[in-house]
Amino acid sequence: MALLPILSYPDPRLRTIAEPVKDVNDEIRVLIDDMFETMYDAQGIGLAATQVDRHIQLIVMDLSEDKNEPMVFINPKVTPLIEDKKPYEEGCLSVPDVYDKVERPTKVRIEALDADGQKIDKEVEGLLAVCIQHEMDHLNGVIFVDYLSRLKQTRARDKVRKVIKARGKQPQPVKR
Ligand code: K1U
Ligand code: ZN
Repeated sequence: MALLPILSYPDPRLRTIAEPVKDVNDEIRVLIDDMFETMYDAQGIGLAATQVDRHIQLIVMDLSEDKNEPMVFINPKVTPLIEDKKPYEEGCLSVPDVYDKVERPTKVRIEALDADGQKIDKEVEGLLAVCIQHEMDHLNGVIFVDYLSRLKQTRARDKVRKVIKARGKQPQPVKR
């Protein structure tokens, strides 16, 4: 398995529209494993292939406390089931240390394929509904800060720049 670099806002590659996966094969399953390793390492609950510069319709997620309930969504289609929207405090591994409320429909239907190419069709609420909509946005080149004011977007850019600079100053592991 491998840790993949995560693109940071405002990298223009985050605006790429993802293509459908044609064949759920071993190459895709290797990418899925690498995305899980990357997501767990970054302490995220979700990751879209766009964020690791792979522009295909693939999302991984694990909302469990013990990080032992991995979910994979390939070629996902997400349909809101109710008009009612509620705000939820979101974060994003591509916008480190920035959190803000976004309003989204609270109940959605997810149709997708899993890592074995089997069909998924389920109605979800709560954090899973929030997270799948956030990840779907990534596949469509949308980032959660796009829903915020211009001022907050500018602050988010500045914050990300500072976080990345600070990370660069951290001691790096010695390569042997
Ligand atoms: O897409 C991503 O960058 C992953 C993102 C998913 C997400 C979290 C919260 C609301 C919507 C979408 C994260 O995992 S951000 C990481 C994080 O700090 C976090 C983890 C658990 C709950 C809330 C935030
Ligand atoms: Zn995100």
